[in-house]
Amino acid sequence: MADGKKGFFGRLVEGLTKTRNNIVSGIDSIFSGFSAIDDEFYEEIEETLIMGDLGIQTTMSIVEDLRRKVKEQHIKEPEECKELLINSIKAQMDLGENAYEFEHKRSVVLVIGVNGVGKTTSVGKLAGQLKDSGHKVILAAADTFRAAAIDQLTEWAKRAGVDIIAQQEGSDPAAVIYDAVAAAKSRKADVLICDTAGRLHNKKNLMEELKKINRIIDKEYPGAYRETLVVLDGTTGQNALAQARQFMEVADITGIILTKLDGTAKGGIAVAIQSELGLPVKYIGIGEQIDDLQKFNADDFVKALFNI
Ligand SMILES: Nc1nc2c(ncn2[C@@H]2O[C@H](COP(=O)(O)OP(=O)(O)OP(=O)(O)O)[C@@H](O)[C@H]2O)c(=O)[nH]1
Ligand SMILES: [Mg+2]
Repeated sequence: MADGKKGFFGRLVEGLTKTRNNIVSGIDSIFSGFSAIDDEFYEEIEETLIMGDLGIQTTMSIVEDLRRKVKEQHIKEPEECKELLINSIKAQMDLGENAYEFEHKRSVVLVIGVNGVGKTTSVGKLAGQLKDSGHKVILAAADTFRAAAIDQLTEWAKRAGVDIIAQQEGSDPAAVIYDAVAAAKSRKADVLICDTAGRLHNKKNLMEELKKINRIIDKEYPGAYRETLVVLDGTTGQNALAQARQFMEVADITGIILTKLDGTAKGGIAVAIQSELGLPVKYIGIGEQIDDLQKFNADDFVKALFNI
């Protein structure tokens, strides 16, 4: 167990390498390069955080918080600000207490997002984890737009060792969901995870489809606990925020899966998402394998980021 935890944290540290190099080396050189806490010092910190994709709004609130604490605690040395800064970043990412409630309820997890962000992969990884922790999981292949999407999810279902409900390419996604809900009820599944299409003929189509899927779940499975996760690709930085906002208009989003943090220096977006959208990042993807999905933990994230 201790080894598992170390491996888990070790993979997070490794996955965040590029982001760490981007943000932390900048911050460290500010702390060592300044001999006094002045406006220029704060401006440098601001610049580094913005470059690290924390976004302007989030950066401003972090630096404001820092200024206030420095004043309150009569801090004089730049080095002493480091811990305050880290805590202030952490404070931007409050998950709330019921983040993983769906694991303890009969639930439907709807996974949505634009094309290529990592929906199907994340569904597969999540299925594997839930199955390993003793849950009965069923997958719904509601991306019927391409045959390859159904094949890909079928592969993941095999890998995770869970059931999948699918129809052929071109069938109505809402009909797949209808079948999947029936299967979840009759087989007494704990969690039904629905993969959806990221690309349809146009964006309006996509959003209409999601509303329809939502209506089917509400109507056919009213007792189910609902979890709706938007998948965002960490490598797209600030663009991810705009995507999340669009999905917030059509569905009650309960959280974010932030993928591909292993390949990007823009991992600071994890902070911006939570701070600016008020949505918790519940999972992060740090690779393509089944074990490369982690529950987000602000403490671990900040520790891995700042190498502490
Ligand atoms: N490095 C890395 N690659 C990832 C991660 N998550 C997904 N990918 C890769 O991203 C690519 C797209 O992933 P998919 O799961 O197919 O994305 P999708 O959102 O289902 O795509 P569409 O169905 O086309 O909309 C694949 O090559 C995945 O292996 C991650 O956390 N890290
Ligand atoms: Mg997919």
